[in-house]
Amino acid sequence: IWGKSIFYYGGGGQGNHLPGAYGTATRAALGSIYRSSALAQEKTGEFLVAGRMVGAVTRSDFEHCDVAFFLGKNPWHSHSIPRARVTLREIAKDPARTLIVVDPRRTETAELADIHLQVRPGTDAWLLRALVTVLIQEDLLDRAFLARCDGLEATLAAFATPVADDCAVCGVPEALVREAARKIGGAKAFASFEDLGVQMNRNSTLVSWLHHLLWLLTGQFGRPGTRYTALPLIPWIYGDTGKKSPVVGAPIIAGLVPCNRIADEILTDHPARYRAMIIEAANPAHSLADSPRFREAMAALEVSVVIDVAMSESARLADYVLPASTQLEKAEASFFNFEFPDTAFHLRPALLPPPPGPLPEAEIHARLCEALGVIDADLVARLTAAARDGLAAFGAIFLPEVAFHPARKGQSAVYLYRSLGAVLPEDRREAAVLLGLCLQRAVRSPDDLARAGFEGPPPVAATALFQAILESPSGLVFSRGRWEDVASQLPGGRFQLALPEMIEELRGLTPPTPDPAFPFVLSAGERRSMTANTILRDPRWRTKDAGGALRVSPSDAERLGLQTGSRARIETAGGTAEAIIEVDAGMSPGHAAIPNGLGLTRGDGAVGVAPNELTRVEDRDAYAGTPWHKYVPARIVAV
Ligand SMILES: Nc1nc2c(c(=O)[nH]1)N[C@H]1C(S)=C(S)[C@@H](COP(=O)(O)OP(=O)(O)OC[C@H]3O[C@@H](n4cnc5c(=O)[nH]c(N)nc54)[C@H](O)[C@@H]3O)O[C@H]1N2
Ligand SMILES: Nc1nc2c(c(=O)[nH]1)N[C@H]1C(S)=C(S)[C@@H](COP(=O)(O)OP(=O)(O)OC[C@H]3O[C@@H](n4cnc5c(=O)[nH]c(N)nc54)[C@H](O)[C@@H]3O)O[C@H]1N2
Ligand SMILES: [Mo]
Repeated sequence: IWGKSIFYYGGGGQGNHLPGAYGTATRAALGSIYRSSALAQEKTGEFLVAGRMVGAVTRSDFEHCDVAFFLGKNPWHSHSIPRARVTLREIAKDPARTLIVVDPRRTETAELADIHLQVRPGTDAWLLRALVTVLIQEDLLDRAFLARCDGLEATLAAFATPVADDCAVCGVPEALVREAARKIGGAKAFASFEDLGVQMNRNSTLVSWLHHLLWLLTGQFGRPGTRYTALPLIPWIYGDTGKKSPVVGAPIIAGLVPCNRIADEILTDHPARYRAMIIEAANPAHSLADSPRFREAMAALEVSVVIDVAMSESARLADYVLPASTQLEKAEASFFNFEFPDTAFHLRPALLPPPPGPLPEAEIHARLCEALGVIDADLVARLTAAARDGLAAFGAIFLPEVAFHPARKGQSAVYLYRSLGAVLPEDRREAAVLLGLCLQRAVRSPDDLARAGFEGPPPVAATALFQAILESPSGLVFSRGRWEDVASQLPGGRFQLALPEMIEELRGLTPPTPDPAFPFVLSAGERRSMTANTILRDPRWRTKDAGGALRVSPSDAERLGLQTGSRARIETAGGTAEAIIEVDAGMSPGHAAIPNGLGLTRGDGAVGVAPNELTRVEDRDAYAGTPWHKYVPARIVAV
């Protein structure tokens, strides 16, 4: 019963997702059920919409599209698609292909674009409504595809606002909007990606719905160059679970409590409040909205544990810090395997021995579970002996006595690591958990594994795949999908266009009214060439944009008497910070931006601004609770 009050945050950062797999064992041992991660401040609105409209989260094949559309996304720096810069350049230089970028800043990606829709910050809903309206008005819909969709009439009826009115709100010339809509409507293969510029902004769930309509109304699904459901090693959990957080009743989407509600779930005398927290491979004291409030929440906990490689902002506030070995000192992997039709997995073996003290997360969770008394040492010994005889002998004990054993299956990861891990090469021990994940993958969708060469009944295919992963230090293709199967793999078979709440929100859209006290819109946390969330802790590693500048447009700089290198103060309803100015010709007037991941605590003083000293928990989406980090009303004053 106490387990419900132990909250788990994180479980994997950039390219290190194995801690999440091992953390499940400790959570199960403790009975901890509530959790969250950064996904609940970026992707949960998209997951909600995707779950209801498609039944799955989809991705796009940019390498083979003829029209590419980036919505609040700057892949030149942030990547997230295969061979990002090469792919962008290829699309840009091919006259038969069109690159469309929606961003208030003329980003490095927008520089390459054929059409840059330089939207006014926070008004993407109006721009997307205009794009969809043009598609409808000019009959650019794919009627054959729409036969597979429900709710078409109700959806079409919701788009009655004059295109010119929406263009006036979003600040993009109507002719350019129409040109973009015609490109999308006429595309042979349309690929699109929405990201933080809209997902951390006003109306974000509505924008995700409108974005889905853009490709569903035009039938851009299930063909090369269009959208697909990826076949990663571990499945995405996406939709609304219907469950609510225990104190404030926030929706739990994809199993995650909205990040902006976590402090509210702690700072209360409600009996169901979270009283303890385990934070692993994440730094919420820096990355969650309203850092002062999160610090207060951590102080109110009865106990907090941080598992990290660095003495992060969160670790400094914790009662216990369990130091983890770094990604060079243990085997690691990413579960973001989203390419299609061929999908790759890469187990990176350890390159260096860890210094004394820090341990891999696998070892940390094994010791936690052992100390909690949930690991049967005799069984571990029997499993280890069997593992020495090979994977078949191992499986004969592991499957009945752990994987399918109601009281032990929660600790599968630890049993695997303690037994199988002990007989694996030392630089690959942490890979042990993958055997269980390969098995689940083989049960879930065997055909694409078979096409990649891993055939046979699930235990056979999974064992072969596990062996191949261990023996491929540069990664391997583990799954080979087929475009003709994409549609049939959808759980519901049909697409739902009309989401009633979204239609209602669309009808009631009212433009944001600027607050004269805060005339700027601050984008609090931009990806730049030398940022990597809070992983780059030493400022000497950042050879570009060393100070983490506050970017403003030339006209605003002139008006405020600022130049590149000037000092300025940013003031928001949430806080105040000082920054160095960079005058950036790509910025729109009235828009300002600071990078993400700066302002870290250091002995020799922080460099740059910690973005969440300036944000507030109440600035969030009405459905998914995702924050408006890209829409922070601000004032900028020369210092
Ligand atoms: N170099 C680098 N790469 C990274 C990361 C990193 O830290 N550094 N982090 C990774 C992570 S965790 C993530 S989630 C991704 C995120 O990747 P992105 O979403 O590409 O990252 P951002 O730069 O935060 O935001 C994208 C764009 O949104 C624009 N934007 C701001 N306001 C608005 C608006 O009102 N409307 C629109 N349409 N756009 C707007 C910004 O100008 C910016 O160009 O990047 C990943 N890749
Ligand atoms: N204002 C604002 N806030 C934001 C954003 C924004 O744009 N603006 N972006 C949001 C987004 S998209 C994201 S993804 C989050 C990111 O924020 P978080 O998810 O909190 O994580 P990171 O900053 O990536 O830090 C990861 C932590 O993992 C540690 N670490 C690195 N390797 C290992 C390892 O092998 N094992 C362990 N145990 N620890 C390791 C690092 O030292 C670091 O402390 O921030 C979010 N917060
Ligand atoms: Mo992220």
